Amino acid sequence: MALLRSTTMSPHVIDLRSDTVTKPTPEMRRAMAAAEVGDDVLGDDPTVQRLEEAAAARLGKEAALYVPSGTMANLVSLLTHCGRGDEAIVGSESHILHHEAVGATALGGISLRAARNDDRGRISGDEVRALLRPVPPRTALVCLENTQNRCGGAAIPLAAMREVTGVAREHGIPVHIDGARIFNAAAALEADVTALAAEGDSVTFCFSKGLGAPVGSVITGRADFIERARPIRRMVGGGMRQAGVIAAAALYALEHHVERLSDDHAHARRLAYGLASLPHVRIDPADVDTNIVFFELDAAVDGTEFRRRLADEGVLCSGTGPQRVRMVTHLDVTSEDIPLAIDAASRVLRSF
Ligand code: TLP
Repeated sequence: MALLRSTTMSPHVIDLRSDTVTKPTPEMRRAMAAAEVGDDVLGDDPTVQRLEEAAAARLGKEAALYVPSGTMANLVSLLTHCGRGDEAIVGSESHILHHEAVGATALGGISLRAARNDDRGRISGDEVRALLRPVPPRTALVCLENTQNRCGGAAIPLAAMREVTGVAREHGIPVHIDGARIFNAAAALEADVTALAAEGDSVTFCFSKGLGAPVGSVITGRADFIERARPIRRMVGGGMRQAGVIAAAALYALEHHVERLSDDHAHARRLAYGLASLPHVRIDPADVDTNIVFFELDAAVDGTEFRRRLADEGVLCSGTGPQRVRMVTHLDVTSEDIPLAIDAASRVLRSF
């Protein structure tokens, strides 16, 4: 791997595969080391309790439940809202549909029905209305995702959310929001996160993405919903014991890493503008709302080979198809990394 900028220990790698790759900061590790812990399955972990209270308050909800992953947060939420044979409406580009191994269907007998996400991640209220079913498989839940990962990390404005949640409410159907990156959405929209969260009966978010904690997500909602979700978390193996060690990192992230998310967004924008000036790349930088940058490579470039050569230059990326590349900025990507990544991409693209 080429040394873009070397430290005494190892070559400098710019890891843009996801914001899930961040390592805990020294301050976060100190908070973890100092965490007061207990057996959380027995309700004894004070740090987990503090985290759950802080997460619920931050989103304007009554209660919260700490879970190991965003996937489990969605799964437990769907299992709590729906019974076997029920149907949940999800976005056609949702994480629930594409990346969660159809857990809700396999484990909960819940059928997933897709409503189209447009290029900017939005779903039409009319389409949702047309998909509702009063008889089995009865529509028991409508799900939204904000930010919308596979649609370029688009931040869905409140009005666009309400177009869908209004239809659900008219029919007495609860709404779940996969808010893995809801703080990114709020920052990009300059909206109050509690206003976005108010659109969901349950709202999840992840500590282990832009917030930079090593593990964990949370489900928030009304106290009675969270009490129903708790035994379901246990059922899927999500009860954790001295989880305060990791909850301390999440609490640190919530207290210190929310306000800085707009730095990641600015880095992503700069990256997008740089990429837009390169050959073989199709991207509209104006579409980059948050920390996720998607671009298309034209047919002259073999996407798999592009990624391999870029990795040789010390820049890692991911994608949702060989020609559709994804780069994600985060806590461990500095301002200086952005021109280095663009230069590396430029060298690689010019080698085709
Ligand atoms: N997303 C990951 C991959 O799985 C694609 C990523 O690198 O972006 N909801 C949303 C919107 C997500 O983007 C993710 C993770 C999850 C849920 C699941 O979180 P984890 O990975 O903690 O289970």
